[in-house]
Amino acid sequence: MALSCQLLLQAHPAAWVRATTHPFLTGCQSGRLQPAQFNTWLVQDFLFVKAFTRMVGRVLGAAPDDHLDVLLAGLTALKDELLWFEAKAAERSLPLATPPQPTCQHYCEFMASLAIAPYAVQATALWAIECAYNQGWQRPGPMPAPYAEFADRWGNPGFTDYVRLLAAQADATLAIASPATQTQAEAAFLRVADLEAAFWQMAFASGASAAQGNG
Ligand code: HMH
Repeated sequence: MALSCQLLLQAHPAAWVRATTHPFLTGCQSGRLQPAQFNTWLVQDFLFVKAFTRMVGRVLGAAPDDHLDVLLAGLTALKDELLWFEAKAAERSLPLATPPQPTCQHYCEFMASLAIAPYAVQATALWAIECAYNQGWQRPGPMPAPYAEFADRWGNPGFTDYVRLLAAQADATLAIASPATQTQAEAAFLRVADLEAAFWQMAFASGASAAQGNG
């Protein structure tokens, strides 16, 4: 049977739970997250999204004709998202010219490495990256201000539909992929899951130590 996005989620439930649940997210929901923790995430995720935008550009370059429309919509949303990150950072007076932390750097290097992977692997990784945020930001339930706006960006029904379209496109290519490519796609999915868990932990841990001085 061909690999599919649904099968990947079913085969690796523990890895996916680690990718999409974290005290960072429940801390947003409960209001217990320290601003320093959130601000670390905001700046590092801006750096992530710039690298991710370039990755989506490369996926578009490798995509078959009938996948272009969905990917162009994704890039259009990312154009808005990059400006939105800049506005959110400005509201908080956060410097965006900050170096990436090692975890962010590793994630960006992984996305760059996908350039030489088969399209089915790239499409699977793209779906996994978007699905992680779509599910992760929704799981804790409705969030209070100022986090509701962030949760809604990745949890809104339109974004959920986009993630479904990405899954359909990944599934279509996985269905005709060689066994070796399917194995590579599964490894990419697991790498995304690990990097997602590490990214939450990075923000949670570094912001927490910065906040310790406040008592
Ligand atoms: C770490 N993963 C991370 N940041 C994001 N903005 C996304 C995924 C988007 O889905």
